[in-house]
Amino acid sequence: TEVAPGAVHVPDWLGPGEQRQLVEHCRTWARPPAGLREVTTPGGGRMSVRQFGLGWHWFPYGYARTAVDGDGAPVKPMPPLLVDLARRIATAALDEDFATAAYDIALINFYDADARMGMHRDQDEKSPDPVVSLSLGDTCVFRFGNTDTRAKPYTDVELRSGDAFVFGGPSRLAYHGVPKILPGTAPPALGLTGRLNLTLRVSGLA
Ligand code: MD3
Ligand code: FE
Repeated sequence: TEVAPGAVHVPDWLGPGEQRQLVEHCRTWARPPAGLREVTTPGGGRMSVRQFGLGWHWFPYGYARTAVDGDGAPVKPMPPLLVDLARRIATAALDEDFATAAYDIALINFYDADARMGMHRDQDEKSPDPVVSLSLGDTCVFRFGNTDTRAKPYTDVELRSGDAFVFGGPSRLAYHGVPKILPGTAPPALGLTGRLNLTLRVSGLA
């Protein structure tokens, strides 16, 4: 479903078995060193979403190879399985071949029932290649805005466990956020309380 030019929602991309495997991988990757951490903004606020990176570590507002605002450890490598997933999903969703695109970042966000993400643009990457998002666990309300302002107009879409979403072309720099988690909506078989979101990206960095 195209929400806007270049913004494509693909419900149920991952089957139940693939979702379980990916959650299991995330539990492993989230452990120290350079594991799941709280993110502090330059103004001294704390994001309610907890995060870690594979390939690169994101901090407000840049990328590093070490967990500069965490334990300082080198980040774990970008797993080939996530490179492959990103290339396949981007190619399936958009009218362009991303089979050899250089996906080298996975940012993995964890939302508990009260976590939210304010409206923002992702512009720390130097590459225009699409961002691929995968949702696991609780359903969220995802808010897709416009390129000019963080205010209306926007479109709210529910993202469920197993859904993919691709943001390329004219949507790559659109404002977006997560105003709400719907607690208790995760598939029981996942054994996950809360929501995991993987965003797969091309840094364009060396
Ligand atoms: C639209 N994450 O990590 S994923 C983020 O669900 C982020 O955790 C949200 O926004 C989450 O930066 C939303 C969907 C998403 C990701 C990247 C985008 C939408 C995007 C980049 C450009 C436009
Ligand atoms: Fe974002």
